[in-house]
Amino acid sequence: MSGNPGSFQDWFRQDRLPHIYCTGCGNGTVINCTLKAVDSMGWTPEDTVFISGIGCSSRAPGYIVTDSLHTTHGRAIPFATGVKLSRPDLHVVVFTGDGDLAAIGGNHFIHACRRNIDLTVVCMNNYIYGMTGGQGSPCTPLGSVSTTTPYGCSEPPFDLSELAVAAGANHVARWTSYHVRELTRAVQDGLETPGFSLIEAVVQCPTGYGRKNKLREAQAMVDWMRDHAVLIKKWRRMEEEGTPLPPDRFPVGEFVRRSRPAMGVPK
Ligand SMILES: Cc1ncc(C[n+]2csc(CCOP(=O)(O)OP(=O)(O)O)c2C)c(N)n1
Ligand code: SF4
Repeated sequence: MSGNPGSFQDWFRQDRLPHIYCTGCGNGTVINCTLKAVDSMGWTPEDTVFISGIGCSSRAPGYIVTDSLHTTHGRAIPFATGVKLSRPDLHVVVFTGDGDLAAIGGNHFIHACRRNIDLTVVCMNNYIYGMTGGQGSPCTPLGSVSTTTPYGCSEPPFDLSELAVAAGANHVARWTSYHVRELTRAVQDGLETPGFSLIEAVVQCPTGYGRKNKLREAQAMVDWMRDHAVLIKKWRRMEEEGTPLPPDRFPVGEFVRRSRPAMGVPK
């Protein structure tokens, strides 16, 4: 691996293409951003491991040249913890989805943040279970339609980034598949920060989410993300001023970067 920014394509297993993703899926953008960040660290396939659970998002490691573990649904973080604690010299990156991370894997997620294990977790949050046909997840927004919420979701969603901050992660950022440069930079910040890092990437799933929520075309959802994302500094200012926060908007940017004691950091 060259270590030169821009050579991230060397990390792909060309023999595994074509990939399974639907036309217009946002996952590919997040994978590209992540590989670009990894490559810019000067890391090599020999010292980098990708780990995932099950889902469309979790298929990512199968397309990458490094050793990887494509595990069971919700269990990416326990596997990653095992790898990191037994081989702190390896760089461990997790690809996951909002269902994988916050539903079946929710307990592992909060405790990995609490322990502050030296992992970088990239969550592709498409607001639903994509792979199994668009069921609601813990991140489905209020009022959104999914196959299990046909009249609109009536439960409040988890805010994954705020959850990770509250649970103790050293680095947390949220961007979207529209914000390619910011997302790449955020992943790099996560890779550089010792301890647990969550990068939440909101992505379009035109097949499972978009067509049920009047965002049928991939571009419509990308435009929606661009128009509804609010920079975190502005969001915090509005909170401080007591300005009502628009319910259909969401904050993006760096939520936290700190240096709590961490586990699995190479000595
Ligand atoms: C133990 C277990 N329960 C349920 C499933 C079925 N299943 C496969 S993927 C998935 C949800 C995937 O959603 P998410 O993690 O958000 O990823 P996406 O496909 O949206 O990227 C489920 C419920 C499974 N494979 N294993
Ligand atoms: S179902 Fe959604 S998340 Fe899965 S590949 Fe298709 S567009 Fe992407």
